[in-house]
Amino acid sequence: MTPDLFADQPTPHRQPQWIAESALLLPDFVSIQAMPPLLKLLRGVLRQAPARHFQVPGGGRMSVRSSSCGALGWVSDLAGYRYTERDPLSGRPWPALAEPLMTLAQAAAARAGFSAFVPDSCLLNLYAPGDRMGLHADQDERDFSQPIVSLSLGLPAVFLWGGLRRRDPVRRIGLLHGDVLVWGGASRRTYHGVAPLARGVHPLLGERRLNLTFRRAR
Ligand code: MD3
Ligand code: FE
Repeated sequence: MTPDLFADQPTPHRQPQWIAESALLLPDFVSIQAMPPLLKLLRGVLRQAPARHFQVPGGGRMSVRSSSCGALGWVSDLAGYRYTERDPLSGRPWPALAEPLMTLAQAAAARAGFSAFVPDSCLLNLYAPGDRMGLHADQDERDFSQPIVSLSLGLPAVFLWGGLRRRDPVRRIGLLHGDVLVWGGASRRTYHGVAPLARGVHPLLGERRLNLTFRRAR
């Protein structure tokens, strides 16, 4: 018998999956055709508001570089975390949350049952190999009944998903280019993070991962 190197088996299709209560993983939510215009739009955002390392209140700086678009952008400095109407680097308003991004976020939220979601902020986190995000819970928003929609682009990441307490056990979930996660309800306040990004080269984004989180900040 010759080894069956070219067996006629399609790659197993990754199906939408509830990973917890009100937490829905939508694999390959962004189609291949939609990707080039989306990436072009995001390059425009990052040209207007470059991703930068934010300082954190403790005195360190974040491993990832961040920027925002939308009416409000998330910022951090020695004084704390908050949302602002202007990019502190430029003094200008954040770039607009463009219609294709709004449509994408709302379509994903609706799949998880959040049909009234109208994000006013999109945080962009840019990861280089080795960059990580420690366990934290997102608590700078006003209304925790609103979900967060996350889109992963570029290099794969291992997402760390904990519980409502920092010391709760952590699950590791792979997030690939084009995957969307919607977190709401009981999952909205869970601790989460990202393991150090493994080296690699993505055909569209190179040696990077870009994560977008759509939020209702106020
Ligand atoms: C679960 N970003 O920006 S996105 C963040 O990949 C953040 O850059 C990660 O955590 C990243 O705050 C993870 C997925 C995510 C975002 C927010 C959540 C999961 C969440 C809020 C509550 C629970
Ligand atoms: Fe977070």
